[in-house]
Amino acid sequence: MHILKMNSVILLLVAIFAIGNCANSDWWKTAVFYQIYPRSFKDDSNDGVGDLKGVISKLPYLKELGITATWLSPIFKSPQVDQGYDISDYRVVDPLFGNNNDLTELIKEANKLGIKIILDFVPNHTSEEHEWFKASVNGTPKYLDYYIWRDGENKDDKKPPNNWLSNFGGIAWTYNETRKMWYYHEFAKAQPDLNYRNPDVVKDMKDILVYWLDQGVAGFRIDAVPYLFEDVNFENETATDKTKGVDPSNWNSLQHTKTLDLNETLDMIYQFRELIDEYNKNHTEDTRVIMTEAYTDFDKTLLYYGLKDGSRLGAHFTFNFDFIQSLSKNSSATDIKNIIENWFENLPEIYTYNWVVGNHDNHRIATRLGVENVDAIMLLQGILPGVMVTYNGEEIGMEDGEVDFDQRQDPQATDEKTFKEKSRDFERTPFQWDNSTNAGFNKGNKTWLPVSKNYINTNVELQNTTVDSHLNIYKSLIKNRKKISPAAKTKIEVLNSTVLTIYRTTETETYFYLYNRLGEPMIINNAGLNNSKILIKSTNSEKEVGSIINGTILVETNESLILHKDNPKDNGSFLYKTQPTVLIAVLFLIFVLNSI
Ligand SMILES: *[C@@H]1O[C@H](CO)[C@@H](O)[C@H](O)[C@H]1NC(C)=O
Ligand SMILES: *[C@@H]1O[C@H](CO)[C@@H](O)[C@H](O)[C@H]1NC(C)=O
Ligand SMILES: *[C@@H]1O[C@H](CO)[C@@H](O)[C@H](O)[C@H]1NC(C)=O
Ligand SMILES: *[C@@H]1O[C@H](CO)[C@@H](O)[C@H](O)[C@H]1NC(C)=O
Ligand SMILES: *[C@@H]1O[C@H](CO)[C@@H](O)[C@H](O)[C@H]1NC(C)=O
Ligand SMILES: *[C@@H]1O[C@H](CO)[C@@H](O)[C@H](O)[C@H]1NC(C)=O
Ligand SMILES: *[C@@H]1O[C@H](CO)[C@@H](O)[C@H](O)[C@H]1NC(C)=O
Ligand SMILES: *[C@@H]1O[C@H](CO)[C@@H](O)[C@H](O)[C@H]1NC(C)=O
Ligand SMILES: *[C@@H]1O[C@H](CO)[C@@H](O)[C@H](O)[C@H]1NC(C)=O
Ligand SMILES: *[C@@H]1O[C@H](CO)[C@@H](O)[C@H](O)[C@H]1NC(C)=O
Ligand SMILES: *[C@@H]1O[C@H](CO)[C@@H](O)[C@H](O)[C@H]1NC(C)=O
Ligand SMILES: CC(=O)N[C@H]1CO[C@H](CO)[C@@H](O)[C@@H]1O
Repeated sequence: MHILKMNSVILLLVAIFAIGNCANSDWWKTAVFYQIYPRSFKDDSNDGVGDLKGVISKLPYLKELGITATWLSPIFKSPQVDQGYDISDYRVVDPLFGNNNDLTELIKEANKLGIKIILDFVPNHTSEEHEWFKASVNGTPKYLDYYIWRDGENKDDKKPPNNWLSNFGGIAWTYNETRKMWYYHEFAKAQPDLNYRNPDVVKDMKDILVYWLDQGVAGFRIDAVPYLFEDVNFENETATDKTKGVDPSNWNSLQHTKTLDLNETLDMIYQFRELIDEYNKNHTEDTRVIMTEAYTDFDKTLLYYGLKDGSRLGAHFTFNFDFIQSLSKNSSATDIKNIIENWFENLPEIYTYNWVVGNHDNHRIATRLGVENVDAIMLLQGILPGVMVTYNGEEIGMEDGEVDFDQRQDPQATDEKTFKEKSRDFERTPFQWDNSTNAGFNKGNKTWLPVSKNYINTNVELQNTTVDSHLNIYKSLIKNRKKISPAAKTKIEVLNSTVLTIYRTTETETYFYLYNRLGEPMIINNAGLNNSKILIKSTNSEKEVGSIINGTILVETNESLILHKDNPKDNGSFLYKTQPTVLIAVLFLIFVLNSI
């Protein structure tokens, strides 16, 4: 009896401790991160560019969606050569988007609604208008080595130091007459690269992170991380094997072993993580997180999470772009299965999966994969374990907008011939709220990029009142997703060669995802489905939500469904299914009974 008592006490304490702690440290592991592109979200000031007041006015919408956190593309002071990815002051909001008070209010109001705010941190480079760069150009001693400055080849002012190319095309070096040296820029010449071998630079950048953490943000999305360090000896890059037909000024004509994914770059990400962890230790509120953007090969991507054995940690997660980069209109159900299983097999268990289907650098899902597949891709992302990332507008199935060459804004596409292929303006057109002027983005007569003509038929207001709209399917997905236990086991199979089937199973219940990927209508016979209920269905499905399925189901071409069923053998489920408060009450009761 005595031992039982002690056990109960310990159990009670453990339960209270576990419940108290879980909410704090693990919130991000099943979160939905919603990316807002502030320029295009909502323009409150009516000047043609979206702003923070606009975002604040749409917080109730974000709440309705049910998302956990939102990350904002850059809003800091910037000459806007690269849409804010060229920052001239990391601590000041650009007047285009409002001011620091607006940001403080956004954080406060969002937090009240239970929505976390993540900021975009751009560490690779600053704007040429940053005070540090100006001081560096002028030879101010402290700032001399804040950037990557070199003499020309053989001290020849006319020849750049080496053959490195800019991601945006052309040589990655620009000569500055004042300093009489060349500076390195991985992107536009207005975006000089910082020198991370200078400890002062590292300290300044870390201080900026802490500054914003102190303002209440929940963490950072870190931009373009593979580029932080370059070869210390400035050796030439070697040409790729596939140079035939590739313009020699094009970044793709070279391999990038000297400028991408250096070990020191990984180390810097691990240092940022150590800083965040230290901050988390110092403060009791919910964990702050970092997520990194690294377009690189699979093995390198894993390293941005940290070392295999967890002895050094990197980002809480580094974006998994496979659903963007490896999925095409032709991909089969088996291709999708392979993409997912590659992650299951290779990501060390200590790390958390994440699935990204869109962002401001890639064509929209509806354009890449066809509007008829939008729901299937969303439901796929939502049924999988881990983090889900949504780019604003994807929840209503927005397609790429129509932008002419003379309306272009993106510095990545300056040449008319390659505009269609390289410009990212298409996926950045204003958000479509309703069918009024400018799709409700603002009330004015100008917008920084044209509003897509599709807005009459594709907008939030209309979809909100349409039962089977992309928007309502998305909302239902987010709501139901929260009920899936993170511990649910995942199994994937392809039935009848085209039906991608994913099972998320606990002892007590199973969620099934079915998606007929490009196949003929398919009759599936699977006794496991017997007695399951349709929870969510794609817009193109004629089935009824709530209807019960027997072991036989016809899945139409491009149709996708999420089904749910309680597992018949319902033993040991009591503790699992009970609410924490009930659990505590019961444990307490046991405790009291034991004491008698
Ligand atoms: C590096 O490339 C530049 C430009 O192609 C060339 O002029 C230079 O000689 C190369 N340097 C070495 C060491 O090969
Ligand atoms: C050198 O850099 C400074 C600071 O960005 C700029 O103002 C100046 O125009 C540059 N000079 C040349 C010749 O590029
Ligand atoms: C980078 O780190 C890896 C793993 O620690 C090591 O095997 C490799 O030799 C390092 N590369 C360089 C260029 O130092
Ligand atoms: C954490 O607290 C320690 C002790 O007060 C302090 O020295 C350190 O700078 C803090 N670090 C962060 C990242 O807040
Ligand atoms: C898809 O398949 C068609 C026909 O087989 C082919 O012409 C096209 O290049 C493929 N597209 C992609 C993106 O693989
Ligand atoms: C615009 O939306 C309103 C409200 O949803 C609707 O009543 C009206 O018919 C729509 N107008 C057009 C032209 O679609
Ligand atoms: C923009 O709207 C204002 C007020 O409605 C109007 O006075 C002005 O002429 C419009 N400008 C253009 C270019 O349409
Ligand atoms: C959507 O509809 C619900 C219920 O009818 C309403 O409460 C909500 O404000 C609407 N949201 C939007 C963005 O129109
Ligand atoms: C799908 O496979 C099942 C066996 O699992 C078979 O009974 C059914 O006829 C197949 N359907 C089609 C359309 O091939
Ligand atoms: C199972 O459901 C399908 C589709 O609703 C139906 O055609 C079939 O007759 C049902 N089978 C049994 C055994 O009830
Ligand atoms: C489905 O379950 C019912 C009982 O609920 C049972 O009668 C039927 O045989 C089952 N069908 C299959 C295909 O397992
Ligand atoms: C993929 C990529 O290049 N992403 C960002 C990297 O940084 C540049 C410059 O900041 C941005 O333009 C890109 O969007």
